[in-house]
Amino acid sequence: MRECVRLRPMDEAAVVGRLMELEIETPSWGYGNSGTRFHVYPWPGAARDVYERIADAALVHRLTGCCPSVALHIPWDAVDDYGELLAFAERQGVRIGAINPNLFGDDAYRLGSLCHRDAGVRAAAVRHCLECVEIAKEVGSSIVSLWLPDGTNYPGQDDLRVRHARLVDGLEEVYTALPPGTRLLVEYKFFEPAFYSTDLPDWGTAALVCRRLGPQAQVLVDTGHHPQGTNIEQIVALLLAEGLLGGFHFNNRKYADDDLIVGSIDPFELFRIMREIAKGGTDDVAFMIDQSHNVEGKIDAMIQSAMNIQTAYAKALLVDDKRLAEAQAAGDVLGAHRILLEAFETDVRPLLARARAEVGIAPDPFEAFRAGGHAVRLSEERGTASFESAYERT
Ligand code: RM4
Ligand code: MN
Ligand code: MN
Repeated sequence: MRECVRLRPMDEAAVVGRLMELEIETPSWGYGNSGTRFHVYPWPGAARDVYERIADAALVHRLTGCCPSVALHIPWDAVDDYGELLAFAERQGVRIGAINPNLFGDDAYRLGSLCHRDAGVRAAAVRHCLECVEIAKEVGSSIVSLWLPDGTNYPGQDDLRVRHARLVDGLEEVYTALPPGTRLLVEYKFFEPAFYSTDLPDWGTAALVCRRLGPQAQVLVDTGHHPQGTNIEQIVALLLAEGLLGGFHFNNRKYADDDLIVGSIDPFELFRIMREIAKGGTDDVAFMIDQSHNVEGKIDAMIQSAMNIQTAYAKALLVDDKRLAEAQAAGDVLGAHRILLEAFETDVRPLLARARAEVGIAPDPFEAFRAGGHAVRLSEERGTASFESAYERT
């Protein structure tokens, strides 16, 4: 009879050390009011401009110790003086991270941006991306993160191959303008806002485009942008193997691009993704959150998201690779599977508390936010609806 598997003694110090090395970027757009296409419910104290969004990101970093940078969306976060914005961020204690061009918020983009039939619209889209490359330089960011809303709604609406050629032409212009050390991250999504075809529907298309462009172009995996049932961790594994994984937009989904708190619906999927990361190393992978909080608070949602990523990562680091390799080599299908489950089922809260104590923060940053009175202070300072009423209205 096969011997019962035993949990290996945890190599706690090693896990604690690696845990706080994982830096998670939060998005400016996650701190303001947002909603579905039905309504936007204002949240008391939600950030109203880019300075308040950066301040909220900095608060998240102070409480979690793992969110040292904030992504910006241009023109939502556009300012006249980026030097001043950078100085403000530095005073707050955060860096400015990925610069995200916006190629969907203009009437001219009704039928697309970089893939539009009209050369004038395509040129405007390229100009906007180039402006974002310049902004990245000014704020000391090394990432321009591009999501393309282009696509078609009806078969026959446009020529799919010609659209692809336009896309590559436009991106080549942007790529050429990248300074050394700056990366262009190419995000894909198989639907929305177009519903028949999108011009960057999947990781394979994004990877092909990045290969055409060169080594400074890499794929961005938004965890909410796949058909149901897609094996995201396999995509992550392959992109890592090919040197093409640029980064993530973490969030969780149940049905579509739901942008729910990362790990809230399927923590096991998050664990499986972080397992690939734990094996492959975190160097050069940008871990970013891309969420919008419609009915919940903004800051505590972001903290919970960062904590969920850390939880999944801690469990992933606990996988006993030696025993797993032995089980795999022996063809022990379920033995190998159970070794993953052992790690997933481990209560890592004590480990996380220890890692947080080592950098001088509270064991539960979410509770620290709630107990710290931040929500009430922000709603008073920003003079928006009273905090109590947000709960009373439910
Ligand atoms: C998309 C995608 C992009 C984000 C836009 C607003 O679904 O996730 O990253 O910039 O939404
Ligand atoms: Mn995204
Ligand atoms: Mn999305």
